[in-house]
Amino acid sequence: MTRKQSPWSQRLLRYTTAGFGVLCLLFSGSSSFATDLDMLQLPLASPNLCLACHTQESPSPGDAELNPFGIDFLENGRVWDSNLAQLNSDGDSCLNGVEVGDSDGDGQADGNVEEQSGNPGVVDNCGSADLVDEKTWDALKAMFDGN
Ligand SMILES: [Ca+2]
Ligand SMILES: [Ca+2]
Repeated sequence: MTRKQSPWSQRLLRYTTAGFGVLCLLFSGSSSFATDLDMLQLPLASPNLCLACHTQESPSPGDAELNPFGIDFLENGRVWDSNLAQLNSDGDSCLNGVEVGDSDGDGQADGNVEEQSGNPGVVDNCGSADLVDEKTWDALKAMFDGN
């Protein structure tokens, strides 16, 4: 019995190292884990859920292609903020913030908004009413100019 380090402490060290390795594997291998956390960044996730960032409804490791908003989200450091809210990732008529239901990107849903009004990664009409046409706008302007 000349060993200074007991077999017990060596075994403990080995188990701890192995355990840490398994943990890292779990975290790096499970993209759905990351997706769930990413989704929590948005104040409202319904009804688009995974489709807000991905091109498929149920992304899986190795099959999780990102849509334009997903790419911008990734490039923004996987953070939802005012910078991302002011972008129009999919190039339709609505800013990301409007589509997600958090116009200023402060992480709080806009008042009375309970669902995403559009998909920030897909060209859609994002629930907005038709824009006031030019004729109506001229009529409105004339009313104010008259006063
Ligand atoms: Ca948009
Ligand atoms: Ca959209």
